[in-house]
Amino acid sequence: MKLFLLIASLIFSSYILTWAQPITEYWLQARMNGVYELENGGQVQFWGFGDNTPPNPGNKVFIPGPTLRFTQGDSAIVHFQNNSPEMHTIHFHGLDANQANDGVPHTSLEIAPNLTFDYSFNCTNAGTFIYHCHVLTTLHVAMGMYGLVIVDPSSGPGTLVDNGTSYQQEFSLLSSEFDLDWNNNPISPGPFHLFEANYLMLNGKSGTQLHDGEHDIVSSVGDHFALRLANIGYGKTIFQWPSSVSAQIILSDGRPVPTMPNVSEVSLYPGERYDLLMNGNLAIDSFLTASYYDLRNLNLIGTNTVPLKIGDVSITEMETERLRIWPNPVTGSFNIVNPQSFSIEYQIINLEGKELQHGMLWPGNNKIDCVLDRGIYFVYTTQSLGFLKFMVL
Ligand SMILES: [Cu+2]
Repeated sequence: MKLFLLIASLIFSSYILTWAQPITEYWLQARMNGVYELENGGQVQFWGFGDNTPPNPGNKVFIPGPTLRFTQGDSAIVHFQNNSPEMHTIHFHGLDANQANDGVPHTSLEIAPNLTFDYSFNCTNAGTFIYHCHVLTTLHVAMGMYGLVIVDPSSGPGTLVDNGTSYQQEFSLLSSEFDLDWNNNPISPGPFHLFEANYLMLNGKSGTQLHDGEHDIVSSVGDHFALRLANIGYGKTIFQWPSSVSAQIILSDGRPVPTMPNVSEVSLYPGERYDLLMNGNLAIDSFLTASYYDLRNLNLIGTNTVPLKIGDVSITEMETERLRIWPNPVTGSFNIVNPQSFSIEYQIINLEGKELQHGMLWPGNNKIDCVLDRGIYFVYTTQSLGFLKFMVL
């Protein structure tokens, strides 16, 4: 009887353990045939990571690679396929992978051409992390082999930590660099210590590429937004924003920090990450600036800017009982609920008041296909149902 109880309790506890750690899986591939479109219209080759999810794996790689998103407590599995002629690995920077899954050659293993490996680790802490190839690290990272890992707290997206302040929008910026001479000649790039960053990126884009409307940080007075910052370059990146935007550092390198005064800049050394909770106190149409410094001499190499726009009306305040939109923020198609028993006309307009879309709302739920760029928009109706503000991510 005792033996039976022991076996039963073992089975039960292993069931609880399995149940308590949901498995989240991603499929990534590495390729060395990426073509990067430079800000000046030219092209250079890069190496990178891309999606490899069955049954329709992609055949392209990106800078940065796909963002991997987990929940604290997840058991993570990343199925990696090396679709290239050289060895590669994935190192999960800041995550608690054991030695076999650490992606550091010599202490774990390298993945040979056309082979696969399943990396696994547990997501013990919420925060922002980085993954990158660790083979000839200086070269492979300089060529573009990196991406972000975001771990939401166990309660899911919407706060940076369990029981933390809710945010309504979130943005992430990964700083990185090219030495274009290396991209043009990665076979013999020269001594690694002579890496000279001469093309500076945020989320894989540079200069005017960041001003196409796709990369804007958009929020409203009264809303909080999360800003996740990471640096996989070889220099120091200083991020700065207007002082009317309050910013509190919540996490540093994936660990909570004590409550600190507001900051209006943070410095990120190679591999560092900060998760900030921000809110705009004034309506502004401004910029967040990233300045890149060479760590050997602290010379400023250059800057990138990202539009930072704080609207003057809180999204949450504008939600009306009568007309409803969900989900908000919008990431694909969305729904507008018309509570009336008759159909009404609607218009979608942008912040400049320009009409971008119009149509009819039938009584009840209306599914709307979203063809809008990232930004803030309003839905107006012909009836006095008020209007709604919504955000497209
Ligand atoms: Cu590699």
